Amino acid sequence: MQMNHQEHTRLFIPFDRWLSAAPYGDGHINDTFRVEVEHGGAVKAYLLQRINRHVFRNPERLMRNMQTVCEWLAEQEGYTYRVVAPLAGPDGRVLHTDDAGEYWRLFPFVEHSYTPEAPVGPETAAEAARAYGAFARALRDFPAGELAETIPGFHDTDLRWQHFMEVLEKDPAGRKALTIREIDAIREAKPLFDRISALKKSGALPLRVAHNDTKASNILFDRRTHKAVAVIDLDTVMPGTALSDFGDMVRTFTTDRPEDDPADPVLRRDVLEALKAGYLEEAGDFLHASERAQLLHGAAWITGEQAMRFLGDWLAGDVYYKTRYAEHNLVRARNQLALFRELSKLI
Ligand code: GN1
Ligand code: MG
Repeated sequence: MQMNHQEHTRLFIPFDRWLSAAPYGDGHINDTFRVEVEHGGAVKAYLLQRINRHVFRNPERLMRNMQTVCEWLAEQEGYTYRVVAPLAGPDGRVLHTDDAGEYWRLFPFVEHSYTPEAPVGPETAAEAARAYGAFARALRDFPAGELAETIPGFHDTDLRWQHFMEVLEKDPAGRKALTIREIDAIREAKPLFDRISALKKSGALPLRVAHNDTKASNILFDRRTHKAVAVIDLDTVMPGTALSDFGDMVRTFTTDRPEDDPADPVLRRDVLEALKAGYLEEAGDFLHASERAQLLHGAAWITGEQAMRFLGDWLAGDVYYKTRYAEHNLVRARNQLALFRELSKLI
């Protein structure tokens, strides 16, 4: 018999009374629920999550990454942000599988916090960028190579290109003919992808612990002070580059509309400057000159790559990202291509 959310939650924490569970957030990958229970006379909230095991093929390794990183962060005196670590059940495990083979975990719900509504202004962007910069700073001496790649080849530009070429070749959903223009636009990003790949190979972009999903909604802000309180969503924390984290910030913060808006996004230069200033405030002194000099290349790279990922998924028949309507991935890809064009003008 299939377990329900109450039973899943009980694997991690004891409670006197079950109150509720409701879908939470707008992630494209995992399923998240805010649950409320009563225990010892108090109401407590948690986030219960089912890990998408088609995307994260090794949830055990993923959770080990997460725990190691959380422990490290908690020990860094200079890291003033809250570390939202997964909760261990009475058996000490932070991960449970159910009868259907699904993986579940539980996090404390950080009360009095919010994730900012996009589009965020320059001040919020700078505050978030400081938090991501502080995260990188706190992990700068962590042996990045010891972390597992929770998604192998996540930002491996050569591999992503190869996969895109394969899906073009196979055209499994018969959609290629509909998107010739978009495919050509992706091809125009290839020199930049090659440049990044060469920089990685040359060592000019050192291997670092990367967060790999540095969007506004992965920072919790305090309701009263509007200061950043925590960097969350550590699923994709793995060996990577500083460029991709800064790049994903630019990709997600600087636009005036969501990544699935059918209209072309406008790049907000004031937000871009705020991100750069905020990030460098924390990370400026330990990043190599070669990294600091390439930050905008990182932004164009990650945006071009995201366009390729969305278009690749559209061509594959919508197998990776959650979609709400037939052309959702195509709309996303076009939106990201427009932003890519804007960013390309800056490099
Ligand atoms: C996915 O589910 P979410 O929103 O945290 C994706 C990111 C993409 C993003 C695009 C594991 O993140 O890499 O940039 O969608 N995560 C994974 O919106 O593929
Ligand atoms: Mg994520």
